[in-house]
Amino acid sequence: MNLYSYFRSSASYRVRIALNLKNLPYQIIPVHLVKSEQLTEDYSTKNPSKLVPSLELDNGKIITQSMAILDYLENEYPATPLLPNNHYDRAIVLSMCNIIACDTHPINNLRVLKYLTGELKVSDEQKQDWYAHWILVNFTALEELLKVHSGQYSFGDEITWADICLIPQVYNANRFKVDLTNFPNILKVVENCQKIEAFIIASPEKQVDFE
Ligand SMILES: N[C@@H](CCC(=O)N[C@@H](CS)C(=O)NCC(=O)O)C(=O)O
Repeated sequence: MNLYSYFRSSASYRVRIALNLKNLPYQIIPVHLVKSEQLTEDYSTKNPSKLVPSLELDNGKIITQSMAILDYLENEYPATPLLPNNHYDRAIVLSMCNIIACDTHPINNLRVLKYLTGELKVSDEQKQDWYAHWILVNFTALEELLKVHSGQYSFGDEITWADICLIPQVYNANRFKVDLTNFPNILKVVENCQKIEAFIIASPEKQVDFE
C-alpha cells in the first residue's frame, strides 16, 4: 500500500501508527504541505479534499480521511484489533477519538490557521491563542474521560484508536508550545505509548520526509 503523508501531519500520523500496529507493509509517498503539494491537480484527483493522508491500496483504489482509513484497516485486517468488541466500550473510545478528530483537529488545521492569518489578518500571537484555546477546551473534556476510563492507555490497558488519535494531537500541541501540565492522564498515556515501537517509527522525526 502507498500512504500519501506529510511528516508533521497528525492525520497521517494516525494512519502510520495503525499500519505499524497491524504490521502492514506500506510505502510513504511524501506530499509537502508547506509547498502546497496537496493542492496540485495530480494530488487532488486522488484526494478531492486536498488533504493528507490518502491510502492507495494494492489494487490502486484510494481511501481518503484518516478515520475512514482506520475503519477500513480494522475491518480488512482484524488481527491486532484496535477497537473494543463491547458496544459501550467502543462508543467510549469513539467519543475520545471524536474529541480530537471532530472537535479539535479541523479547527486547528493548517488551512484554517492560514485563513486566520491571511484573509482575516489575525496576528501570529492571536493565531497561537486560537490554537491553544481549542486544545485546552478539548483536552479538558478528554482528560475527564481518561480519568474514568484510562489504564496504561486511553481506554484501559489495550491500545485503541483513542491512543492513535491522541499521540499525534499531543505532538502538535507541543509544537505550538501549549502547556499540558494540567492533563496528567493525557501525559501518562503519551508516556506509555511513546515506548511502543509502532508509535516510535510513526513519529514525525522517523519519516523519510522529516525536515
Ligand atoms: N479529516 C481529515 C483531515 C486531514 C487534514 O486536515 N490533513 C491536514 C494535515 S494533518 C492537511 O492535509 N492539511 C493541508 C492544508 O490544510 O492545506 C482526515 O482525518 O484525514
